[in-house]
Amino acid sequence: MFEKLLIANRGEIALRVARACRELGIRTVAVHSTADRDSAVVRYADESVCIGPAASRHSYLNAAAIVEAARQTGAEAVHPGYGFLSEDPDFAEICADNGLTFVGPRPEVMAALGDKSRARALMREAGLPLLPGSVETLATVGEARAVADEIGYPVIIKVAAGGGGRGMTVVWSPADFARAYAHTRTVARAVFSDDRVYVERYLPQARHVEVQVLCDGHGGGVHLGTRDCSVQRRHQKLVEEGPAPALSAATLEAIAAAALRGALSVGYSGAGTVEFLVDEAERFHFMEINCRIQVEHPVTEMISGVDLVHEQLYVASGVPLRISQDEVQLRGVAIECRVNVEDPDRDFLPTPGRLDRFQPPGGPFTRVDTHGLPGYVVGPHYDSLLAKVIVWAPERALALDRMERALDEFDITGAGVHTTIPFIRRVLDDARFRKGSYSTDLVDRLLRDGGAPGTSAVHT
Ligand code: MV4
Repeated sequence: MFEKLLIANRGEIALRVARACRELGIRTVAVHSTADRDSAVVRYADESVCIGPAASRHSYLNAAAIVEAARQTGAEAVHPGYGFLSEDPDFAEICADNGLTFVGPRPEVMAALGDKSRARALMREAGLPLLPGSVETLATVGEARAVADEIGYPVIIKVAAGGGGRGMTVVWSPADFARAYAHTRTVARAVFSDDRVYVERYLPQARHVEVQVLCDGHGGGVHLGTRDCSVQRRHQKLVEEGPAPALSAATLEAIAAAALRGALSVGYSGAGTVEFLVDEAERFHFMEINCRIQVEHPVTEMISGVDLVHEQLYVASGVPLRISQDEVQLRGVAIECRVNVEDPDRDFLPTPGRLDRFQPPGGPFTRVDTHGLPGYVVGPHYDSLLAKVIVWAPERALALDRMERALDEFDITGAGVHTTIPFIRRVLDDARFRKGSYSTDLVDRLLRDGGAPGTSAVHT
């Protein structure tokens, strides 16, 4: 195992990784921007290095500064967390070139899967079901339009270099196709410097189901079950749960098995997530693979008893997987709610400020992953995730009641500071959510229906 590891991230995930390292006897180096000097992980870690100013571009995205901090402190490995450089194959390669172990899949695998069109082709070869659409990228509007006409509308145009919902355009009728195609390529060129796109059939009411996999790069791999992540607003997840509800055991098993087969087929190593869309008939379709630990990983930890960050670290240090599929036993239901410092009544506008009071919930089967503290100042520079509340229960109904109880206990108060908790309460209250039969249209439906008392409404 490593003796010293650098955490190339901030916020709750940096603290999560530091705690895993402490448990495994690994010394930690926190890197931070000037804005994060007094952060929880900087205090928690054994050492810290300031790598630049508040703007991420110059700090958490500054590969050269991070590698230099590792050299200075003698760290042997780098954990990238999620976001920032976590899925950047160039960063993984720079780490390797400097004798650092990057905690994640090999750079070639990350590059292949990061190209969402290539991932589609690779997963088709592995026998995974895809949505109808193109497997090659589409160089001309004529070619793209022919695919759309063939598969039928609505279709979605996706950017090969995108993913996670960035760079997607839904097209409802042939008359709108040419303009949507041109627009998507223009945005792709500007945002990703890569204007390749592909086309898929669009499912407006599917469930977003993902599978946690863990592979050791020596041919060993397990899946740790499913999570439903259909509750999203502008591709920011608000609530996640596992296992995915209201699907048959046979469907869940088939999705999980397909995910693991796909990951193993490309020589995946580390923790990864394979995303699917599941339609009303419980048919599932591969969408993309995420090459990182995800925000919602605690859901899987609670139902599997496996510490995913520990396992990432073991696998990265070259230890073969320590669990077999038979030993993975999923029990009960876990739910995660993301507490963002945003105002749901103002189109989820971030509301940075000082937390005069910050008192997280406690109690049975209740986990809170946060970097928040009383007096902490939420700045304007980074994403607004402040805390994740995760609860477990043997049955889904009790997990939902337990989550409502936990959210009631959460006291976050500060001048001008709002959180997503009131909106999340409306999700938990929704009849279809309660039944587990919700889909990706749930958040838009709630926003259209307008506010329950205390929430304002309707943004079109
Ligand atoms: C889709 C889709 C429907 N049809 N692709 C969103 C995140 C990214 N990984 C893929 N996503 C989607 N891709 C096809 N062909 C639905 C989503 C989607 C979604 C769309 C609108 C509103 C909320 C959503 C939540 C999850 C997934």
